[in-house]
Amino acid sequence: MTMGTALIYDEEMTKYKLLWVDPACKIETPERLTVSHGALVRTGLADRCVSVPVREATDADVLLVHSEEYLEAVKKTPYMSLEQLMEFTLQYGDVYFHPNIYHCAKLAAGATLQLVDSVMTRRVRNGLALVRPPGHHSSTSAANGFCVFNNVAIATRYAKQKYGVKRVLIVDWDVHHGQGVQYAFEDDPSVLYFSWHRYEHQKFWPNLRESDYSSVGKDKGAGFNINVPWNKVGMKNSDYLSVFCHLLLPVAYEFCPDLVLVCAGFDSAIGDPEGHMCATPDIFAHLSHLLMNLAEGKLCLVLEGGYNLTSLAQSVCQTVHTLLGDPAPQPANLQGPCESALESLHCARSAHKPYWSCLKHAADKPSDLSTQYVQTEEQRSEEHNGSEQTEEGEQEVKAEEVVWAEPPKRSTPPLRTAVVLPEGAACPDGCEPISSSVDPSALVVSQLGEKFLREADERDALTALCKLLTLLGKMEKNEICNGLALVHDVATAMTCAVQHCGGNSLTNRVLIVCVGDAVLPSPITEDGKTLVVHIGSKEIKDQKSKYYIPVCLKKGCSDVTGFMQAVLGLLLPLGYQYDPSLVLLVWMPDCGVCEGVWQQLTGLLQGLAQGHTLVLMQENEKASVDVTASCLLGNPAACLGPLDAPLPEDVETLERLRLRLQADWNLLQTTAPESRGDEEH
Ligand code: SS9
Ligand code: ZN
Repeated sequence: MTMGTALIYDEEMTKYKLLWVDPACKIETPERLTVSHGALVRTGLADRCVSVPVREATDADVLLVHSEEYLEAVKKTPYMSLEQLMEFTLQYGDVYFHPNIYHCAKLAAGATLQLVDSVMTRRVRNGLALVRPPGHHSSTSAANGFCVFNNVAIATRYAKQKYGVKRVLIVDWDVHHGQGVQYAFEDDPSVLYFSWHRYEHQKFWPNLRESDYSSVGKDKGAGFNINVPWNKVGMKNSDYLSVFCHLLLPVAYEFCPDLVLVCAGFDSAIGDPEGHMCATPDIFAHLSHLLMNLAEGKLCLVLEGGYNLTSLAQSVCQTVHTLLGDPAPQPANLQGPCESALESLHCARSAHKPYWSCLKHAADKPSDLSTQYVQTEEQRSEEHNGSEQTEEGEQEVKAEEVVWAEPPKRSTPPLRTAVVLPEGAACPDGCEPISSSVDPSALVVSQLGEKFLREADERDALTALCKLLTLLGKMEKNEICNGLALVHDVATAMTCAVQHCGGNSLTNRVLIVCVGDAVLPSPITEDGKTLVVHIGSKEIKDQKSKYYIPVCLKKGCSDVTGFMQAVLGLLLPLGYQYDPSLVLLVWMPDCGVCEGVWQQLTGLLQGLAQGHTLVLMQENEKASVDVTASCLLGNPAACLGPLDAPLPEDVETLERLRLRLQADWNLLQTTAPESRGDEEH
């Protein structure tokens, strides 16, 4: 079931450039592509992708979004003199024309369509189109912000028309607002457009009122346009992840797209002269990963911005690694979102509360945060202190001069998935069984002590435990990425694994995710060596612990919506902030979790701990071995279908938990601190 990643690129798209002096446009250079592609070649990533040729978009393709007049006008640009080009350019904002840009714009749109074709026909699972000119700023009849044709908007209409795709999610993680995409689908409920962007209360380009969170879409499309305006520069990894966990992902799962397109601009990364943000290139590994289980993995990324060549190339490589299925790196220091990011998140969530049941419990926007925010001179200079000046407040530090550590090499263990199965059980495709040569009783006795031997007194059970420890040992040495064990008794196996890990410095933080009701045998520790998130239906006395988090769903684990809400809004942020070295995912006997949800959970958790997940299941759950193994191998989870509204009781439970835990785990925050007094409960 291995399906590849498409890479669509053609050197021809480097063959245009700015021919006159224009400070606003000088950052958009051919090197943006040569450097990105060069990095993919140098790291061997390009070779691992399926190379798909570009094509020219046809007139009919372009006309899916643009007007005939505009197309005809652009068509004339190859024949214009320098002066005519300059004059033609003047009618648009922050863009330049060149005799070869029309050709490149057709290739950029055509490359995007080739990518959509490759993914929709399942020739590949996902892919990246490295293109210029970018597209997300151009609208029906206007070039804008380096963009000529709106590549992603054209591809969206094309996918709907050619493949009958019902719902498309567009994630625009570029640091600029893709107003062209917003305009194209504002009233269209079949296209959910999400964008975060540097805004600074409308002081930042393109300075539009409609880039604010209050633009939620029009008419039938109300609720299908989500803007998260950044009102300060310097946003970090935590800010981006918060918005994914608490807004984009819950809505995306509720929406249930058939296809995901990403306006993949990397000017939202550190060092970018336009964005001035501080998210590191490895964040794109996680953002990509978090989208890879939507739409059965049909994910198409299309380059937009990215103007710091170093940051751009690193971000592109991190993204492609993830598309290829390589384990994501440990996300660096997630200290939680900043106040300004929380304010933006809060406002966007509250603006969308009427449209999405996953946001029904979102706090209302505090009244003192009006849209018409007027910045005082003090606030202005304060904002600049953070980003552009040293502590003395004198010397300017240019974004291009910011330094950050190059993301560490992404090592892929030689074996992806190993399994421990009872005698006679068939090994799932693509996995390898663990064989242990050590005498089980001797090893397990030494690791477990008398206590557990009495419970695991059968030879087979002992052998399984022994293999489990062998598997963990190999995961620690990074010889194996993840594993699945069917065991005689999950509780014993869990204790066995935790004890084993406790003694090892490499696995000093274990995230234990228990699905289903059962008494947990492992002692709850407050030393932070384990974090237990226990999702079930039995009310468990709230332990008021930072490291033991019982989530009690009214209908238990069989409730798809409630479960996903807990996973996205609680488990993921907790997991990211805890930053485990191992994830232990435990399927308790008779937990009743439905297969699709289990797949999503297995897939999503692999973004943590460099993909080191160990799944424990009871012997009699043989039927679920294959799907679980498939997810561990990196295959996308099945779609859950559009989600129903969660049960009010569950909303209440999750919200209560979130409020209790947010002081310890600030990635759980969804509102700005000064407004917290207004929250419900
Ligand atoms: C330069 C202003 C440039 C246009 C940016 C377009 C980005 C497209 N200081 N403004 S991703
Ligand atoms: Zn941009």
